[in-house]
Amino acid sequence: MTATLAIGPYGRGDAAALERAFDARRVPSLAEAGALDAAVRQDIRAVAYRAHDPFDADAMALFPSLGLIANFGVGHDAIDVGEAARRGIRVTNTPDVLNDDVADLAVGLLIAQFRDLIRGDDHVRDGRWPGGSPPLARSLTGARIGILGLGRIGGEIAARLAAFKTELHYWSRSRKTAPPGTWHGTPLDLARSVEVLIVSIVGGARTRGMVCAEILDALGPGGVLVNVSRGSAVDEDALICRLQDGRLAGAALDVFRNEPRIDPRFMALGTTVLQPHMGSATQKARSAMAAVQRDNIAAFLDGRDLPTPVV
Ligand code: 8YV
Repeated sequence: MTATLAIGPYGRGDAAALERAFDARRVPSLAEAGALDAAVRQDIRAVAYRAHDPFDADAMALFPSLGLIANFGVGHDAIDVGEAARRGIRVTNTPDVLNDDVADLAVGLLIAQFRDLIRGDDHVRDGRWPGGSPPLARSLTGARIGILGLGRIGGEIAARLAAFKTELHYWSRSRKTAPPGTWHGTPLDLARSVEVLIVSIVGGARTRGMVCAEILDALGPGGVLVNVSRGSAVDEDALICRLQDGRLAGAALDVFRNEPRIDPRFMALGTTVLQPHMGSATQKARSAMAAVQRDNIAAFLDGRDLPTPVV
């Protein structure tokens, strides 16, 4: 009898580790989990979840004995945590071990946008250099940067940007005791005070569309948006329109509303740097995340305290 089901595109190493540790069964997606025999689903007590499809009441109902959803990732917005709590299902995530790598990517994206690194690379490869250099770019030093959400990842982004001699501002629900910069009481106040807005808030219903048209307008024609959080936090239609007509200077985005099939209008924008959700995509972070996920499953199956519980 297999008590653990791994759902999602696990790499060979992580899949083997789940099989070794828990004799886990594996399916590529929730849809395929639904197609398993009822007797197999009946025995599943823990799910190792590595996907972004909604794990909602219907999905939970597929597994009558389910006691744990161990998410692969810090963001657990795909899982209906309230519904899980009602059903007595615990949820865990993989915090902290990815903070540094996500923060590095945020800063890398910002530099790539400011210094036009992608177009510079194209310029060299296309053989255009002998004909002249690309246009001058924008200096990061001294830039006024706002961090929307100063949690664990936001704090790491701030620490890195301090070394770039930027002027830091932030919004978070509570004012920090040792802030890296100026606190603003609302996201709109923050956007009015900066030229770059870096989104590092949690995803989910609470932050859906938080970066709205009004906030993008407050950033203005010189403004740049960086998002390493969730696509759902940004009004993408408002963003695309403003990038198309120059009401916003640019964007550097690792996350999108309909990943991986993103809005095709993004492809035609020359002032954006786009990444396929790579924040935590380093060998170090991903293997640490997988280990935290397994630790949670092991603790649950052994009846011990969960190392990183959400509920
Ligand atoms: C993903 C992430 O989980 O941690 C998060 O919240 O978004 C990522 O690390 C990753 O895409 C694996 O699915």
